[in-house]
Amino acid sequence: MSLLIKGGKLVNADQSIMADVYCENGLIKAIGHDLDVPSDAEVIDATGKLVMPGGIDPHTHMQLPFMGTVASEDFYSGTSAGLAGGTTMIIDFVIPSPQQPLMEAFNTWKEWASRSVADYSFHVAVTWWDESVSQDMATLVEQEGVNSFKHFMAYKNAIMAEDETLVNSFSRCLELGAMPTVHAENGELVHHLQQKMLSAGITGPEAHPQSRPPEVEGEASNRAIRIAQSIGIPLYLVHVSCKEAIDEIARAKSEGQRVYGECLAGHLELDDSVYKNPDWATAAAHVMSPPFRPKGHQEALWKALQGGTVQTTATDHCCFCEDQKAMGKDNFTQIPNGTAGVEDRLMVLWDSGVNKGRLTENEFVAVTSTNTAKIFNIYPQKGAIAVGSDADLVIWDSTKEHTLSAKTHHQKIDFNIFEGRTVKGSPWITISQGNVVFKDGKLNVVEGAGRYIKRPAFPTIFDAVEKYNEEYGPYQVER
Ligand code: DUC
Ligand code: ZN
Ligand code: ZN
Repeated sequence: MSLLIKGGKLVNADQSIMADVYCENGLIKAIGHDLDVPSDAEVIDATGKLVMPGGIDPHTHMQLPFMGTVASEDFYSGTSAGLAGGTTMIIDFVIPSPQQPLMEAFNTWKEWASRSVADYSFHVAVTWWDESVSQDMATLVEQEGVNSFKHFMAYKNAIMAEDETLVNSFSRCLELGAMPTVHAENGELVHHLQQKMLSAGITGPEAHPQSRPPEVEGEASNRAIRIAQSIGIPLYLVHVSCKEAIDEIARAKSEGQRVYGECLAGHLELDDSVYKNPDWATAAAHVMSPPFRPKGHQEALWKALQGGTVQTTATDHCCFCEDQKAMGKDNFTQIPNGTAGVEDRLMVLWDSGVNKGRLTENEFVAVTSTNTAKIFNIYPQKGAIAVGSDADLVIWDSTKEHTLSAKTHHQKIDFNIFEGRTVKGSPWITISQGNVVFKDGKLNVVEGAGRYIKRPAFPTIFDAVEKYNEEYGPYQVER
């Protein structure tokens, strides 16, 4: 199992160089010119192409049981679709139902994910609190390689974490050296606004964005950031979608807080006019939370990504087909929330980012792969073309046009939020663990070939956090 990629331009987050890459047994073994490789090595001529670290999508929900149904994309189809779009790893979410033990949920998700064709890892959601949750968090960090815990500040009466849970869980994260992450929307306000819309007789998808306006996200972002500040712990905000949230992150960063942000390809590109589509099914297909925002927020997000206020890009890939969305035909609050994109993200980011001069090719690699690997502590195993790194690569043809469409995509969903958009720049070949798994539009994958990737706690960051808290913080920890 050895592979030589010759003649391409290697693009890392820090620099681009002309060099060949030799991969053996799933790892990058050598980088350079005139490499001494076995005569039976498979050779790919990448002249004129870019060779980049495979994308890492830090936010997917494969086969998620949610809002009375189950997301249609499973781990097999979802990781396959990712590979077709140049994404070689996902970080999915284990979401225990209220009162469900974290370890039980984690084991269920691991079983589901064992069908993955590409590498994967898990954030685990803390949706409720008691001593057993605290103990399971320790087991997950110390034995299972989970270094991040997710908190939904929305979805009242379901998976919403109350402030008490946030405080307890963030404090526990500090003891364990793990990163808290938040879905920042004020769930009480969302619930209140939803009821107001329904009482006014507004039941269609157009009510969805009105019940979750940007201030709802701004408030929750600020609250989570301030809780993290009081506890003295870093924080990662998922799917930052609006200027109000960006402003909170920027302020906190300027005051020295370690706050990280993620934005979605969809939020960068689409605005809330999609909810006004007269066709109910099309409007409902865009129902996801946080919703697509009024015009203007997209450019603010791009600037935040360009300037480093947010560092990663994701998709929140969570597929529901038309028959599932129809569950909310008479009541928008019952439309399963979610849109797709694991296959589309890199192409959209390249087309709107690199082709428009918003991102350099190196910045593209940073925001689609390297920054996620660094923030979630799997760098340089992932996110880099370096000797010893996993041979997860995408060979990119920056001249190749591709039309994004539900008719041709590999995602298991009957809709594409980027339908009909022709992008310039797309994957020619995707390599996972040193194997060619996608070439010229065709997948060649093996069910179960994906590996669970452990992500260790953060010794260097948390040593610094501990010293800082001792010196300046109200919050001290015994570990
Ligand atoms: N938002 C969605 O749109 N779907 C899944 C969960 C979430 O927070
Ligand atoms: Zn979310
Ligand atoms: Zn999500």
